[in-house]
Formats: sequence, C-alpha cells, structure tokens
Amino acid sequence: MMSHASDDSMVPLSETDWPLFMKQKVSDPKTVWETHRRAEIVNLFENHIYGKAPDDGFQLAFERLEEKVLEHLNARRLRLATHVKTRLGQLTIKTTLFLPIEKGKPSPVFLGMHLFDSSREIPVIGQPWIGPRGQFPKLAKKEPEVLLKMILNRGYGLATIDANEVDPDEHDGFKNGLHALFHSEKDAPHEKGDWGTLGAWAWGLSRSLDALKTLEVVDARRVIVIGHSRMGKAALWAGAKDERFAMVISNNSGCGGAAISRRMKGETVAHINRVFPHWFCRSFHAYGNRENQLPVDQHMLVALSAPRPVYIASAEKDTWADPFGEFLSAYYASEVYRYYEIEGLDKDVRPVLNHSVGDHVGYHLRSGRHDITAFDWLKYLEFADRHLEP
Ligand code: GTR
Repeated sequence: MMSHASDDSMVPLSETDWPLFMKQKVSDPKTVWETHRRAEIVNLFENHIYGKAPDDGFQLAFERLEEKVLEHLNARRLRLATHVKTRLGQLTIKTTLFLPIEKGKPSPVFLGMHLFDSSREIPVIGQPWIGPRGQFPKLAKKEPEVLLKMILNRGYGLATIDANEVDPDEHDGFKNGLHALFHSEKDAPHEKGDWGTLGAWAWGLSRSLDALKTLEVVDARRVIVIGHSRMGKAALWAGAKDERFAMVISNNSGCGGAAISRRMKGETVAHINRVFPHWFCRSFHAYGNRENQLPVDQHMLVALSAPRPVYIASAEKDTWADPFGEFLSAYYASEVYRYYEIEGLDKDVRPVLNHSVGDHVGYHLRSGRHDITAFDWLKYLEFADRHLEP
C-alpha cells in the first residue's frame, strides 16, 4: 500500500523502481502462487498469528525405542524418539505408531496429537488428555480399539505424539517445552513474532514426521496430518508449513483453525487470546475486536495445503467453532486449487447434514457436538482412499 507520510511518497514509482517480482512477467496464477504469494501468506501467518518457528540452531537424532506385536489388534506398535538438541538443552518427542501387521508394502499413516492415549498399553482412541491444570480437551470416550482396528484394517497406520511433551498447554511465558530450547531471557528472549504453543506443536508434528521417515515400513510420501480442536489448529498450521504432509485434516478446529476470524461467530480472537494467551504469537493479541485489520484470514491457511487434499469437518452443535465459518474457509480456499485445475469444493451450496462434499477440498457437517467420532474417521478414510490409494 502506498504511504501518504510525505509528498515524495505520492510520486508514482517509475518502472525501474518496482520490486523485482512486479517486473517479472507472470503467465498464470499458479506461477504467482508458487513463486510469491504462497511464501508471502506463510510469512503473514507467521508474523501475525502463529509466530515464527526456528529453522536452524538445532540438531536431531532418532531412536527406535520399542517394538511389539499386539496380537489382539493384528498390529505392530513401535515407539520412536526424536531427540531435539540446542545450545540451551534437549527434549525428546516420542511417537507411538500402530501399523497393520500383514502388509507387504509400506503403510500410509495418519499422524496427530492425542489420537489415542499413548501412555496406555492398550490404545484408547481419542481418550481424554488431561491438561496441566486438570482441564480439557474432553474427547468422548470411545470403544477401546474399535476405531484403531478400523483404521488398520483399511491399510493405514496411526501415529500419535503427546502435546505436553512438545510444549505443555499452559501459559508460562514461553519458558518450558520446545520454547525453552530456543529462548532464554538473557540472550534470546521470546519476541512478539515468535512461535506460540500451536506453532511449537506444529513443529513437533514435523519432527515426528522426520522420525517416521526413518522407517521403511512407513510410506513417508503419504503421511496425513490430522487434529481435533486445538490440535486441529496445529494440524492445519503444520500442513501449511510442511509440504511433506500429503494430506491435511482439521476436525472442529474453530477459531485460529479453519473458522473465518472476521465473522466473529462463536469464539473470537479476543476471547481465544484472553483464555489461551500462549497459543499464538503475541502480535495476534492486537487483533482482538480488530479482526478486519488482520492481513490474512483462515481460508488462506486452508489454501496453503493446495494442491494437496485437505478436509475440514464441523459439527452441527459446535457453534463455538463456527461450523459455517469453517465451511466458508473450505469454499474460499478452493480458489487456489483452481490454479492447479483441480476441483476443490466448488459447489456454492450449504452441505447436507452428515454428507461429505468437495473433491480435493473435502467438508462435512456432522450432527452432534464438538468431538472426533467414528463417522468423522470414516469420512477421512474414504477421503484418503480416494486421494492416496493405500
Ligand atoms: C476450547 C477453545 C477452542 C478449542 C477447544 C479444544 O476451550 O476455546 O478454541 O480449541 O478448546 O481444544 O477442544
């Protein structure tokens, strides 16, 4: 935007003063997207919403901790470690992975946080994770193992990391978890534009993908990042930043996830920053009740998955997450898929309850509440079958 600060700034720029990219002839929107716009939008999300994660100053080492056959599940369980080391310390992110036992070829894998309770011997899908203050998030108690069997029988693996190991979900001034490895009051204080907890979780998902890539039994080109609610926000951001994720799934991610912030329906920017001051970067706090000033909105986050398949799911009674705002994100993100001549979600209609719509951008509105259910999983499996052909 042109500044009006001085008379000089009103003088039109001559062509020789244009930034390089404005001088280049661009033939099509896909080229503009790939050479400029995508990176610009990532930067805007980094600077104003999730914060910037470090891209150097760390070393990684991987370890295979344990492997076990679980007869009753017809599955193999592996535990892997990603050791992250910086000059300030070290931290281990553990990934628990279940794989179908009889499979001649590497498996595609769903990877997320708290997809099951990884502290248990017998996995309990979507079992509540008790946060540091004994709160949240309450995922409805599922029939142990049923969903896991369903996923494994369809030829997919399922991997989970524990968010608390990556960065505890509490506001401590960015002094614990991954933040403590990169920031110290003395010589690297946490700045306004630095990563918050969602950024750290997304980074942790990428480090877990690094570990999965060391295994021959995993098809590393087909790892799907998935998350529910706050983990859905992190999954979208992880998928946006790390294009090695083959598919991205957001389940009821709401404000700061798939829901359009400017609608101010359900949870708002002011509310989320007040209750969870550590989730985003500190610059995001300035946008409470000033959503129109945001340089991006959340459909642009969904668009950063393009041209990879992305799925957004809402629940009818989850008004806090603004289901229609989530749908609109999927709809508007589809524009970038058109640059690739790929169909996203192009129907200008509200979806019918409990039906999946869209091609490379999938969406459904499930009846019921804020949760990740067997219905949701069935839709994700169908979507993954369609696009990844396990
Ligand atoms: C709520 C929060 C939402 C959502 C949810 C969850 O308290 O307001 O943004 O993330 O928690 O993570 O289940």
